[in-house]
Amino acid sequence: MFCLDLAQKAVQLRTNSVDFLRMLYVNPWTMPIPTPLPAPLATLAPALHATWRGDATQALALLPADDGIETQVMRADLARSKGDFVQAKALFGTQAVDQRNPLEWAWLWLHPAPTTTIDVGGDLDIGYIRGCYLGEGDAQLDANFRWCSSGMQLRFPQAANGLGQRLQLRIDARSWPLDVAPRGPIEVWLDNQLLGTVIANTPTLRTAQFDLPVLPAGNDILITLRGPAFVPDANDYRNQTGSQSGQMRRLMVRLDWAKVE
Ligand SMILES: [Ca+2]
Repeated sequence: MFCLDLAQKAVQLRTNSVDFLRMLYVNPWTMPIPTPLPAPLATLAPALHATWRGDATQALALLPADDGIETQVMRADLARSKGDFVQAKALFGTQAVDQRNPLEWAWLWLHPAPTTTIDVGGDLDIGYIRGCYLGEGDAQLDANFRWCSSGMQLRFPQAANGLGQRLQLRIDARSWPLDVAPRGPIEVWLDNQLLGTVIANTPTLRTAQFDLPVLPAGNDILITLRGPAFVPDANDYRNQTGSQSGQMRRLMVRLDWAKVE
């Protein structure tokens, strides 16, 4: 079923990419990135339940003794929740995790610790974002980014403080092809409320800012970006490896970080 769905989307993309992109645009819940295989819930469910109760010690004790990616991602999340960012980065940043890019799995199953800052592409973003591709470093800028698709989401657990807050997005849109004109701006949504728009392709890195409405203290903040995307050239397609091989990337925006202040 999973493969059939993917194959059908691939055919659609080839025959009429404009219509396919429009379909993704009007239905933000159609994630353009293939979802992961089902979680191995038989072995992970007890530990997951413990994390949802906030019992990290119990969760660690209940984690299965296997080297599955999901187990590793859970272990990394528990380290991050404890504030052990060195261990969390070491576990999130392995090649095995990269090969799977388990953002969607982490989004669905993890309840990551409260945060107001997400360093996109910095390994510790797993669980806070969805709809983005593998991280990329930029040595010149000493920064890391992820390309994200239309419908990508960011969540800031318990970030609302009951006062006027602002969302900031650090955007690198320099890599849009010169011969492709974006079909409109990128829309930034809080739940189902449009906060504003940003232009998709600009020549420099920039920080976009959006005022947030006053939200009850302790609420989660869920942000969705929707907008134009392009399909990169065949080299990009050939460069995908592991479980991401054969993936047609639909790129909208390259993000560096996101903050709520
Ligand atoms: Ca970054």
